[in-house]
Amino acid sequence: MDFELSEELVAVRDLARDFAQKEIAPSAARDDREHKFRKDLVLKMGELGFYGSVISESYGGSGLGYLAMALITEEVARVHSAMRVFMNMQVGPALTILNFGTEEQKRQWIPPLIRGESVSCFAITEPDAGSDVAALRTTAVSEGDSYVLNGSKIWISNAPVADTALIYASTDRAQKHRGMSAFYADLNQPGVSRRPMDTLGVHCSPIGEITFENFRVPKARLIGKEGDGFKVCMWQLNQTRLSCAAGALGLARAAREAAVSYCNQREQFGQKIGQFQMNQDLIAQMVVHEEAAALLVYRAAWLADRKQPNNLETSMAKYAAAEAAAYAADAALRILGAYGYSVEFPVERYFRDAKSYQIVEGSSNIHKLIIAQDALGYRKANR
Ligand code: GRA
Repeated sequence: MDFELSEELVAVRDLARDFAQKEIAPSAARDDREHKFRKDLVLKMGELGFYGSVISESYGGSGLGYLAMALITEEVARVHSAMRVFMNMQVGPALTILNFGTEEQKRQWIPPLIRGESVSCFAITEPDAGSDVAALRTTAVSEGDSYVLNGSKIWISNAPVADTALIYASTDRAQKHRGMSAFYADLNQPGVSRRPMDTLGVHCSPIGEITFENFRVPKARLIGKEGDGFKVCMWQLNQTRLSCAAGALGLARAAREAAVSYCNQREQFGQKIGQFQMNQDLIAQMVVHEEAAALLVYRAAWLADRKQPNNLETSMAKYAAAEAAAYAADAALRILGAYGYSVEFPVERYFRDAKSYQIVEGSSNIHKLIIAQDALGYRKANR
């Protein structure tokens, strides 16, 4: 095992760290307060090649790989967790098209996605289909050279601002998950309406509902074959979960750094509060959860770079990192006390944003289910 990053990866990490400090950090608190969508930053991340690390050079990427993607996401999230969501919104559809699309689809749609010019999203979740993806009800009915989509998607990141979407719908409901299909559609068309929604945190990542009413999607926009949708979706989630896990790791780091810094500065009862063992207990747990999550995230990325199966390892990474982020944000808030609770300091934002990691991209319970069922021999995660 080699725990050293290559020079190339160190340079990628430093570039992302520098960008996050200089371009994201100065306005993070204000952007969060104003629920601001920073299209300018989405484009800048595209210009810097952040979305292209897992895309080969022939489609405009750098081919640096999944570990590079994880490091970039971690650095962005460490400064402002909401800003890392755009990594997934651009990379998720691009990677899915790369893996399942035709040559023409790849050439046409991947470059604008990884430049950040076509703001995108993926539409899986519905009011009655959250963890249970196979229960989705949106239908896509074949009619001439189009599919006609009807249904509603909810809690879709980027819904209010996206130009395009990777949409999962049922072309044959009787077949349940085997009747699902994937489409890459242009959202600025008749038959699409959107409603912005609000959440506890992650305020700079717009979220909302998308409703399709006789929305015509050309057949040339089907990704993979009709009926492949569930497989495509599970594959896509395995990629986006990794980036999500890296984001949670970045947030866990930020919360631990804030807690350590405060422990070394704040004095009560005549000494620095880091001297109190109850705070040391919190710091020790934050450090260990974070380091364990880091090793799991990097291992899952390392496996992906070697084109080895990593569904199980990604689930472990996502679960560990989400819990590490939630633990660290909670512990940091306890240590900072009123300063943590105050909106004048970033820890309350970490706390609000951290909760999202236990819900999105497969809740912590879904990942525990995948991990336990694999361990018990009921259902292999790497298949
Ligand atoms: O036997 P078969 O041919 O029917 O195939 C089965 C299985 O082999 C079938 O699907 C296949 N399959 C897979 N194929 C390739 C299952 N998993 C995979 C895979 N990983 N790769 C049915 O399988 P099943 O296990 O019986 O399915 P199930 O029990 O209906 O559901 C499985 C599961 C619960 C894991 C799934 O529904 C799931 O992952 N649910 C979680 C949903 C989720 O993660 N949603 C995310 C929403 S998007 C989001 O959060 C955006 C946030 C953005 C951000 O912040 O980054």
